[in-house]
Amino acid sequence: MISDKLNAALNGQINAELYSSYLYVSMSAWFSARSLPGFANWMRCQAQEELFHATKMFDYLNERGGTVALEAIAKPDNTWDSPLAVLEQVARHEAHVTQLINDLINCALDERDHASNIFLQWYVTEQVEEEASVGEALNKLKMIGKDSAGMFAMDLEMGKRIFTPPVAA
Ligand code: OFO
Repeated sequence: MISDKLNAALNGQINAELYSSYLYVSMSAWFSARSLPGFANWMRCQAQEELFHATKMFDYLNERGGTVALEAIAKPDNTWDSPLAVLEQVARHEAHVTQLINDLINCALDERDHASNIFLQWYVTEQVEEEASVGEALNKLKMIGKDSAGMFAMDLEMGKRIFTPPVAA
């Protein structure tokens, strides 16, 4: 059985993951409207990944006999000045989510819930990947600057991303 405090914290994180998905869908729409289908695809995959993060936690909470209580999802931004501004927000957002995961693990440890600590380690690893992947995209975008040929090539590359749910989730 999971403690009330950790149950509430996990529900908070499910909401944060769903918000992340919502934010990335909004970013995908922004890129689609600017004829950058590759970037739009990358954001759509990112959104699917976040939905996976949310449902994985949802399933875990149920499995532990907790109570899933969904809250309203905040309205995501939908205006940015440039592709660089979008990716900078993704980088800031992922750093914030990493902090949320760390706080959640601290809560699990405070509650002496070792199963939850083990479960949450998956998210720690996932955040390392997430921050690295957006960091790489951000660096490339900075190198490209205002070069339209470079932008075209990067859009093609971003279009190759596919979302594959982890097998042993
Ligand atoms: Fe769920 O990792 Fe991004 O936010």
